Amino acid sequence: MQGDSLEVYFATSNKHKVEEAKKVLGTVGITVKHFPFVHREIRSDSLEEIAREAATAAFKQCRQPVFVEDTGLFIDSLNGFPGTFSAWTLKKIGLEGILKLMQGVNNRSAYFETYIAYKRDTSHISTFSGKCSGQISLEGRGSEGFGYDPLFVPDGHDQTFAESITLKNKLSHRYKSLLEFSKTLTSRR
Ligand code: ITT
Repeated sequence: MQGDSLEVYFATSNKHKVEEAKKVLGTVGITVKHFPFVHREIRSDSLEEIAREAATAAFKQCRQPVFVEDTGLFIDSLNGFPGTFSAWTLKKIGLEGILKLMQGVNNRSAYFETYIAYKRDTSHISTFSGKCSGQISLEGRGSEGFGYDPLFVPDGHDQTFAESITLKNKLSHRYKSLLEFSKTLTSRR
């Protein structure tokens, strides 16, 4: 970050995440710069622990204030699966696999959670989280967004995130975690 203009690197392999972060942080005057980062995450039940480790690794490469984030989809009737294994699960069984696991299941409650880990310098790291509750739809709907978005209907709405990225960017787990993060960044202006 330099002078009055706030800039921060986002280390991720996922360009959709970058687009969402640019939209949210852009509205409060923070410029997000993509730091392409492919990292083998640690295995843990804790998104926060995974994000902290990844931020430390990213900072070693980037050498600038940088954040990473780890997100999971937690489905109540599956005891929180896929949770911190969301990326692996999507690769292995896809959305169709999730729908199969949910066949005949009435309780379709689920939530997305994001943990951002921000490493400002060698001695400082902080985390910010955001959660969004909703329901797993009966079939995939929509073509916007990415990942599990076609299956997720946020509470109080009828459309999936993939049917309305505008809706997603207003109330998602990522939006909420970025908002918290932005308060810290702007307070240091
Ligand atoms: P990086 O770790 O490089 O940032 P990633 O895509 O691997 O990118 P995560 O581990 O955080 O990111 O994501 C876990 C899985 O959850 C992965 O399959 C994503 O596609 C999916 N995912 C993350 N955020 C999502 C969102 O907002 N909506 C739908 N699916 C999401």
